[in-house]
Amino acid sequence: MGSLHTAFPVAGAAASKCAYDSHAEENRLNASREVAPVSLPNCRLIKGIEAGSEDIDILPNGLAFISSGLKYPGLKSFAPDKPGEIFLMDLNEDNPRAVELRISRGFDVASFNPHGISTYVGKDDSVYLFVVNHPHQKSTVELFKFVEDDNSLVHLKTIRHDLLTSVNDIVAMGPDSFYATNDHYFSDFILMFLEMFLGLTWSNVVYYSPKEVKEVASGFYSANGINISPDRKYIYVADVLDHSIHVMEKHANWSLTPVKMLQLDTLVDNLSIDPHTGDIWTGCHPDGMKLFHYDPENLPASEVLRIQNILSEKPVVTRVYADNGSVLQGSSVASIYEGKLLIGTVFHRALYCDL
Ligand SMILES: *[C@@H]1O[C@H](CO)[C@@H](O)[C@H](O)[C@H]1NC(C)=O
Ligand SMILES: CC(=O)N[C@H]1CO[C@H](CO)[C@@H](O)[C@@H]1O
Repeated sequence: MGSLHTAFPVAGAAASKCAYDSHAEENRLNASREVAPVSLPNCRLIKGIEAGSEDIDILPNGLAFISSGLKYPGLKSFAPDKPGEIFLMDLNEDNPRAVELRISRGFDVASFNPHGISTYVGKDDSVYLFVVNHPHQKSTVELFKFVEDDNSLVHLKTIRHDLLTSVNDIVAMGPDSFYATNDHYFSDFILMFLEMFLGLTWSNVVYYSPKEVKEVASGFYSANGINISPDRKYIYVADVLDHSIHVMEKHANWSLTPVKMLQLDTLVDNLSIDPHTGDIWTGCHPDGMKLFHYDPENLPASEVLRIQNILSEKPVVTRVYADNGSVLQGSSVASIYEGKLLIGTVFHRALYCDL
């Protein structure tokens, strides 16, 4: 891939389209393309979520966790002074509402700036929530225990490590271990921008456990969403600037080896997996420029893709939803539960659809 071209959409010189297309180069230079709408009949915006729904994770029992309120250099925020929040939705209800989870005392809520999240259900059915946090523009991973009885999160610990430089997303492997993507090598904003502009492939994936921390994959332009196949054999990593999804095999010592890459010609963001079918669902940005240079007259669009049979020779890529921003701006994640679809955004609202 031409590294400068792939860096351009975000640096502001070109736009890309959010659909499977073999004419990648052509589309990357296609500066202002209309997003052909794909509508779904039964959707509604979720009340109470107005400032982002960056990442979503749904438990097998239908409880959905939603992180909201990310503040990130270069990105729009509709609530710049408000700390971030975690919402809970019970997707088994007919008309589910988003409820803000209370965070236990002792945790610095004022600087809470949640990014990627991941859940882990322990042997005794305890639910652990891992949250990537950017307090004061640093990167930490916060570990919480979810207490369903009183809709609260009890803070267990803050994880910091030299290898966790610019964490974007995580996928939990155990009650205190995970894989994390670093979307940049540098954490300083100016260096980060330069890195993106030069198209350096220094972004990586790190395995963390209290006993061992190591880099397990590298060479990404900007590793973003990460998730695991239902059989827990493969790890999927979205490279947002390379417009691709990487499939990696997970080994007993937690190392990862590349299996294949699916080129999508889109800014693929967070990945979510249907636990029954193994399909990958992703929120993506048809136009990176509009996302990074917010203009109320020219809104960032939303698009949701479903990828079936990614390990086969011919994965099937379907545009399930697309909107020019009039309903939903900057979709970053799409999560599925029993025929219900939740679509989250970087800094806008969240959409709930009955498929
Ligand atoms: C966006 O799409 C809606 C409905 O699909 C349409 O009514 C509207 O004119 C479009 N807006 C722009 C700016 O293209
Ligand atoms: C968890 C995760 O991968 N978050 C990404 C979701 O999408 C936004 C929008 O681009 C990214 O900034 C996040 O890093």
